[in-house]
Amino acid sequence: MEAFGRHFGVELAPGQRVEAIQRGRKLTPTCGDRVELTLSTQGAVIENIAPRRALFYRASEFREKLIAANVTQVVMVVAGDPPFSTELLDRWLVVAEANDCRALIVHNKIDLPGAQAAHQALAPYAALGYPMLRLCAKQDVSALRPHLTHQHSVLIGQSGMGKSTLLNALLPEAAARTAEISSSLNAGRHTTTHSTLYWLDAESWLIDSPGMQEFGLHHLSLGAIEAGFREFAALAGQCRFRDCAHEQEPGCALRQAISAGQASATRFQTMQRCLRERRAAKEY
Ligand SMILES: Nc1nc2c(ncn2[C@@H]2O[C@H](COP(=O)(O)OP(=O)(O)O)[C@@H](O)[C@H]2O)c(=O)[nH]1
Ligand SMILES: [Mg+2]
Ligand SMILES: [Zn+2]
Repeated sequence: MEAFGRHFGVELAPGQRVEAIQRGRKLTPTCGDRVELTLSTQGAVIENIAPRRALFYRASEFREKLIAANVTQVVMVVAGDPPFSTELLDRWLVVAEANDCRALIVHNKIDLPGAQAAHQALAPYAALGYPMLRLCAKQDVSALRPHLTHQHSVLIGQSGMGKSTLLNALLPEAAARTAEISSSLNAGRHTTTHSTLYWLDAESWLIDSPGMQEFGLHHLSLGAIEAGFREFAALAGQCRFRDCAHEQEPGCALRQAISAGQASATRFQTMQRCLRERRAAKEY
């Protein structure tokens, strides 16, 4: 199932799609959902959403933005030219961890000079055990293929990182279809404004998501945010105070690890920002 604003494309069988609307406003169907439909001469209506295995989304204090449901893997596309944001990467990783999804980091544009700096910025993630793939989407994306089989993936990346190039190389037929949908929706540009699901084989699919500059974690608890930073979650039990906020408290095991150069200070700063942002909200 995929969403275009208030209209949804629902696949009944391979290649057989209908356009549907939702019953009432309570349901929030999103791309990757399995839904119950009623079909009539008036059109198709989504009546229910099957329980979700995972829900990949972001949330500010005021608004939730669903991205993909039932995913098993988050594929994160980063590159050195222009430099990617480690802050966004950290936030995607938190949501991947919270959903128990595999996180695959694709370092694209390794043919460009910025690749060296990006490689260094990515070293802490490799050290944490996140699978990582270095490629040049313009030349060859075949290395990505095996990572996508038997997975339900969501593809995410800042704009300009080469997500469309990657997708077009992976699915040439889909490229044509994207162009078709964009023109029929009068989008004007080839910017992805909604999530789209592509089948890769009978068991594997990939959802292309819109590029995003912000990625709020207001839907996650403080504990889930902390758990989303693997290296710090492992240390948090060693802080002197059980409810240590990892700010100015004495005996903070995380701050000690940073001072000793044992963990990434950049990752720690992102975690602090995420936690502060979350604490500043009214409820948690
Ligand atoms: N040199 C180089 N350029 C690339 C590569 N992948 C994508 N690009 C270029 O980067 C620009 C942005 O790519 P695009 O796929 O539109 O990025 P998106 O915004 O993430 O969808 C385009 O000009 C691409 O041709 C790559 O591996 N190497
Ligand atoms: Mg694009
Ligand atoms: Zn602490």
